[in-house]
Amino acid sequence: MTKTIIYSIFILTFLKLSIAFCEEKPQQIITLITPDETINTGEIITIPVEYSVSNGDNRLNGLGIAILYDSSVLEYIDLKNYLELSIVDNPTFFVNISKESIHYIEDNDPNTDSLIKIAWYGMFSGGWPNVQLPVRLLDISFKVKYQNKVNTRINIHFTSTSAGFIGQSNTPEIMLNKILHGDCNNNNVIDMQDSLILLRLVGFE
Ligand SMILES: [Ca+2]
Repeated sequence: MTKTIIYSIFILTFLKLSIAFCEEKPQQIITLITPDETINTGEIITIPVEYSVSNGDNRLNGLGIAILYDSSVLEYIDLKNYLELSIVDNPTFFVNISKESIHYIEDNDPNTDSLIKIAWYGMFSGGWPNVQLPVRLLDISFKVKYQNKVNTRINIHFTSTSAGFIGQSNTPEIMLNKILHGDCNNNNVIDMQDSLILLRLVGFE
């Protein structure tokens, strides 16, 4: 009898621990709001970056993110409209555009080759960001380069999250107007192949 009770307690404890282990951690959520329409070469796109927390807790330690993008398609322009930094004590904010450090951040996307790192710390202020959620963290702008792709993705990597939380983000696709060979409407660019065909047509070899 005693043996059965001990065995039952052991099983129940094991099940409880298993359930606790499988429970999902709350998430710090980043949402990139990308345009629905197709973007032309030379156009500047501004992407708002929004922040939320799955359990609504707006008093965490902070957050660190890296925004990864394909530099053959997008040229970084600037960051604007940061979440007001005065709401946290001793805030640290930094931006780093680096092709070297990309090797230390693997987002399983062979197209992304550049990144911008940003972090907010609010450990001594009673919590970050201490405003109603969701909240806009910043707007990031890119210029679409002359290129031959029909879409591109921007990925978010979490360099740090608050204790007990995991990072979650969307990976939106930006649709691009593909440039056709010989399209002269974009900075008068004609590629070499088209130039040679043109020379042959007018009698040069
Ligand atoms: Ca990558």
